[in-house]
Amino acid sequence: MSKIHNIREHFKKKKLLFLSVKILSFFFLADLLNCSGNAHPAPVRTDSPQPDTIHSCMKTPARFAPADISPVASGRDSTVAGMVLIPGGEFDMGGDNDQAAPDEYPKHKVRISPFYLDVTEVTNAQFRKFVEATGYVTTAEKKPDWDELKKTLPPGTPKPPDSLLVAASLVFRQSNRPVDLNDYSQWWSWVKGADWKHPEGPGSSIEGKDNYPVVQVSWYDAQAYCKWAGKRLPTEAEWEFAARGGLVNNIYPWGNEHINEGTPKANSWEGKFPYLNTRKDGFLKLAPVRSFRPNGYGLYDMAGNVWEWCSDLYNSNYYKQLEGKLIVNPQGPEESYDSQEPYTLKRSLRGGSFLCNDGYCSGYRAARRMKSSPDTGLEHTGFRCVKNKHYD
Ligand SMILES: [Ca+2]
Repeated sequence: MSKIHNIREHFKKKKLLFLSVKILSFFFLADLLNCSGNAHPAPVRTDSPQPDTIHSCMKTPARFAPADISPVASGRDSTVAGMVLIPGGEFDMGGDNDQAAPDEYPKHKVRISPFYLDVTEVTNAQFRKFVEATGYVTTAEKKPDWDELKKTLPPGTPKPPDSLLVAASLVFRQSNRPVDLNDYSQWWSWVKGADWKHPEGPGSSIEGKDNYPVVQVSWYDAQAYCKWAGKRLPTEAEWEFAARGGLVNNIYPWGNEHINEGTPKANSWEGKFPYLNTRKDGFLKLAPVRSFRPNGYGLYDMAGNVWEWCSDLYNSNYYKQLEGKLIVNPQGPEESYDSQEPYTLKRSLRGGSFLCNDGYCSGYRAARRMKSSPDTGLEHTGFRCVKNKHYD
């Protein structure tokens, strides 16, 4: 998914553009919730990600221009409060059942060093402390930068209407009837004024929701927070190792009992997506962190609630490059490539959200991979942070 890519494609087609926020949301979400796609063109080339490097690898200009977090000082917090030590070890990374998407194969051997991981998703209260300490402005709060945007458009492309070049983010709207699941505009809307303090747009707030996961944060925002906290985002491999909770080849963080069987185990979408939610797990949308039992490592919400940003570039062919090898602490591919949107740089996400169900993305599976452009914020996307075991 990429805002800039979608705008570019619109222009290429020389159609009437930006007629409504619905049109934008249709394109923005085209891959976030899909499970397969068609392969073609070359990968988006980029430098290998470096710790504390926020936007150096961007070959594709971000919709809002790369975030400048240089004013955000690197944290030197020597504590690991709110974190748990993940012991490290070897595991088979990748798909565990017939729900697995092509990008989850092949399973391959990975060795992970011990590390600390936040027990919960970063909460509104935690993110507020960061913003108050730094004055940081999130991506969704910024007006798109036309000077950056036009660099990726054909020469002579006219500037789109100002009505659409506004600070905005993507908000979920439950439908009242069955809809075409290929038409994402049926449940996502581009809402002016939606941001982390107003997750559902103007009129919504996070008052009284200090212990809910922060959402509407871009990958840049997540990176900035982690830097300030003296932490970093997890790699996909670290995330999956931690999600498995010490179990072997398990489908879910709790084991193999189906998500809809027995006691509710995660905040997902139960019923018929996107129009009927039975609320069997107690939550229509976001849930406070720690609302469900933790996994074997004491981690909460490693399935459902919000998608979580990882540090890796996303490449749908990455696992194929690793087949038959033992990879130690993989840092992700050197190039981004999404077969569904091959010209757009993507970062990886994990864990699924309150919108996931088996009729859709089954994002709560430990091996499930997802991707998005790093400038994208959504109502169901947040993050948690990592600290190296030897962090001093
Ligand atoms: Ca739910």
